[in-house]
Order: sequence, then structure tokens, then C-alpha cells
Amino acid sequence: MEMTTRPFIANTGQLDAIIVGAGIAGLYMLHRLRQAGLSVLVLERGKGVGGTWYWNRYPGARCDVESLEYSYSFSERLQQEWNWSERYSGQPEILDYINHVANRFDLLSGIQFGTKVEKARYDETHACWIINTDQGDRITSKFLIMATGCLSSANIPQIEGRESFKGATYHTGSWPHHEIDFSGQRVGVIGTGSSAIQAIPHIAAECESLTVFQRTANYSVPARNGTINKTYEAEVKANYAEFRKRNRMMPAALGSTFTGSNQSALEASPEEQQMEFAKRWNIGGFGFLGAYNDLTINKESNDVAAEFVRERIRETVADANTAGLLCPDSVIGCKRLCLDTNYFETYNMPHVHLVDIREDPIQRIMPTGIRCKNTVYELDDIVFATGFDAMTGTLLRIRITGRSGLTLQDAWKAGPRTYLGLTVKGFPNMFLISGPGSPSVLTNMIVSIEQHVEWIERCVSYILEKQYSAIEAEQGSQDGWVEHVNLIASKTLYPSCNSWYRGANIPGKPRVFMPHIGFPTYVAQCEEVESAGYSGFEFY
Ligand code: N01
Repeated sequence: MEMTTRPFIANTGQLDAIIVGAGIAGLYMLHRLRQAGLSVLVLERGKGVGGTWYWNRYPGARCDVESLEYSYSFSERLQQEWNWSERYSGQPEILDYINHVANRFDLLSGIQFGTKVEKARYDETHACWIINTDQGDRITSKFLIMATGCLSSANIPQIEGRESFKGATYHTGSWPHHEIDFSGQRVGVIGTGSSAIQAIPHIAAECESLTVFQRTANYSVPARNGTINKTYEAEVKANYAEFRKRNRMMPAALGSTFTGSNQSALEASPEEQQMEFAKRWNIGGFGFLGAYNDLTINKESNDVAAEFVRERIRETVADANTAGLLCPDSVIGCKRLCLDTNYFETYNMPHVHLVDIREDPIQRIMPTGIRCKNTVYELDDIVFATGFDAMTGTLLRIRITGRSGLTLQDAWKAGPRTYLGLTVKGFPNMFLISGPGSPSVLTNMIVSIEQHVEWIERCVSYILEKQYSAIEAEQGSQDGWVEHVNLIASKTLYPSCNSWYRGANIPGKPRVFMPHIGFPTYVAQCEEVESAGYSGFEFY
């Protein structure tokens, strides 16, 4: 659904809150703050709601969290009345759902679409934020809430000659809104992350030839998608509140298939290990990584899981050389595990070719294709499935200036620093939803988003009730939090690979492990801070 820009602002005085972004986070934030009686406006660069699900329309785009979990829990009526059609929802259905929510809770009237925030500056004298947009708006607001998403700035690599390409180019994260017909086309896909792994089988089914340019092989386990199991759905809906409550207590806030284990892989015999992994492989989904309790912290245990997946790849892919190239040699789960439907099978199609660009690096893009060091590939279309400047990219593209002229770019020069992933020292009354330093991308995002939104709403209401001008993280509490986030990460295998969690996919980006590993303990930490009267913050 495309919305027209609403020239909402003219003659409006200072608002209580500006929310940047009308994705899942921004919409719920708007709803909560309105319920709390605040004047709120959402600014959204797209022409519709949905955030991630508005932009990522590539063929095969689908959620990797099950539908009954990947949905808002704040309204019992909403979760009862909405019916999902598949175990894992596709992008169009999720976008329909988000539009439904926006209509059902009358949220569209609070959103100005087609409006990109360019600058936000904190005015210390008046204790408010001054926000400038590309539409010429200048808005003042007491609170600034960044609901800009973790994966919302596309990463398009600077490959020489890119502009010279005569065919069409696409990025999975900013896919056109019209149907793309790849039939009869020679398509190249650069990248083999979650987006590529979903898109490749669909593009291959249509195109004349598909060349996949792989830099790093990736682990993927089967999603085992299918129509939703109606009996299971009825069971969940009969006690949805309990289901949500249980999931919120799980690591990563994932419930249905992520039954954890109290056992180390090393305590099981090789036969038991194989049986356990096979069981979870057949069920499909992220539950694979819950097979043992030490897969993310013990390399030896992790090796067993990794080898199990490599075996499945070798079993599936007929050509031994291609199978070998598709077998990752890193820690499984260290980069985001992918879920797929027929990804590895696709390489058995005669018109699908895998190019190992570590062996034969891309040198340049030419008008008619891609030139690697040793081979030239003639192409009609190039799909960049090259990911995102994750977690900080969108925030840093907006010129945000806090107290004493401090810019977020300067504050985060050596990597993002936050208190609780929610606030930044020097930036009073600014909140981040699922910011760096919070569990966000390591959880079911909607659970984390709801937790952040509800925390922020209570905090903002507290400030207004106490008639404070502002809240700001204390230096010591922020330093302590950053240290805590790093310490937890250092005890796991996560820092061992070049993932976007560490900023390693973007040349020049500081290598800092950005998310907080530790859901649901994190939630308790936020609650403690709150119940202690917002310890670690100062009010003025
Ligand atoms: O991006 P990615 P994504 N030259 O960064 C390669 C979520 N998501 O859009 O690994 C050549 O994972 C890069 O290679 P390497 C999910 O959280 C969820 O796929 O850096 N190649 C990699 O192969 C996911 O993790 C869902 O060596 C280059 C690929 O491009 C996140 O979004 C679906 C390159 C990028 O992979 C991002 O996924 C989709 C270069 N210069 C996404 N630069 C679901 O819910 C990068 N690459 C299922």
C-alpha cells in the first residue's frame, strides 16, 4: 500500500515525541505513546508502513521466525483475529499484517510518509530536539525515538565499473515494488547470506542462467515451511498469553521449535549427537542450534554441529567440487544461521553456477557483466544480496547532534556506545529501539521491540509526570554497560568470525560486537534499572 506524504507539520507547535520509522517498532511506539496521551508524529522515508518488510521484497523473502511468534502480542484481540497461512510467513503476508495493524489501531493518521529525517539537534536551552527533514520540515519535539531498524541501510559494495553496467541491478534490501521477470535473463547474484539463500532458488526457477558469486560459504538449515498446522494454531490461540510468556523466557525469545537442552554436545555419544541433530534438522528452523547447551560457547561442540551440516551439503549437492565450495569452515551460528527451502538443491540445476570469488576475485563490473580475475561472466541482471550497514548505519547517516555539539558520528567513532542499548550519553531524551548493546537481532525482533517500546513509554511517562526536562545516561553506567556487553561476547564463539554483528562486512567500520548476548536476563536488567528509579541515569 503506497501512502501519500501528509504535510502534517505546518503550524504545529512542539510535539511530545517524534518517532523515526514506521516499521514494527515505530508503529507500536506510536500506539503506546498515544495511549499515554502524548502528541506524537512518526516520520517515515518509505511510502508505506512496514520497515524491513516494506523494503525487502525480493523473490522468496520470508521470515525465519515462525508466524505465530513473529507477531505483536500486545493485543489479545489482534492475535486472536489474525490468521497466518504458513509456518513461516512470506513478505507479502507480513506486510498485509502490518498494514492491518496500522489500520486497526488508527495509526496512519500519525505518520508522515515519504519523509527522510536529515538532521536532529538537541537544543539545550529549550530541552527539545529540532528535527529537519528532506521535505523542508523543521519540527521540535521533547523526545526523539529512533525506530530506524537494525538492517535498514543497504550495503552496496564499491566495485569498480558498477555504474557502467547496462543491465538492471537490484539490492535485496531495496527491491522494486513491481514484479521483476527474470525469465530468459542471465542473472548474477553477489552474496550468499540469508537474503541470497532465500532468493536464489526463486530466481533460478525463472532465469535462463544464474551465476552466484560467493565470498564466504554460509551455514543453512532447512526451514521446513508449509501451510500452518491448524491444530497447533488452535492450541496456541487457546492460551496465547501463556505461549508468549513462555517464549519471553527462552534464549532468543524463540519458543516453538527452540526447545533447549541442558547437555553439552561432548556429554553425548557420537550416535546420540547424530540422532539429536537429525531430529532437529527434520523439524527445521533455529531449533537446530538448541540441540546442546554449549554450541555457541564451545568450539569442540560447535564442530560437531558444523560437520553435521557439511555432511548434509555433501549429500545434497551432486557435484563434489560445488559441494566443497558450499561447505563453510567457520563456526556455525557465529554469523546468523540461515533457514532455507531448497537452497543447496538449487546448485544441482544445470543452469546454476557457483563462483568462488576468493579464488577468482571480482575485478570490475563491465557494461555486459562481471569480470573476475580469470573469467568474464556475461550478465543481463545483477542482484546485490550484499547485506546492510547493520545496527548503526541508518543512525549514523542522520546527522544527530546532542549536547555541547557532540555528534553521534563522533560519539561512536570507535564503535557504538549505549546504556542498555536504549540511550546514549550526551543525547538527552533520545531513545533507540533495538539499538546496539541490546539483544535485538539475536532474538525474535518483535519480542525485543515490544519490550523496548514498553520500557520507553513508561520512562517517558515518568519524566513527564515528574516534570523533568530530560533524562540522560551517566558516563559510568554507559561505560559499564559497554564493558558488560563486550565481556559476555568474549566468552562466546561469536567474535570469531567476520559477521555483520561485528561490523566486519563494511570496510572501515569499527570491529565491535554490537548486540547484547543475554536475552532474557537483559529484560530483568532493564526492569531493575527502572524499578530503582532509573539507576544509571541523571534527570534534569
Ligand atoms: O546480508 P548478509 P543478508 N563482495 O550480510 C556478501 C536478516 N535477514 O541481506 O560473508 C562479495 O548476511 C557477504 O559475504 P561475506 C538476517 O539477520 C533475515 O543476506 O561478508 N560479496 C555475504 O555472503 C541476516 O543475517 C531473513 O564474505 C560480498 C552477503 O554478501 C541479515 O538480514 C532474510 C561483498 C551478505 O550477507 C542480513 O542478511 C534475509 C563484497 N564486497 C535477511 N559484501 C529472514 O528472516 C558482502 N558480500 C529469513
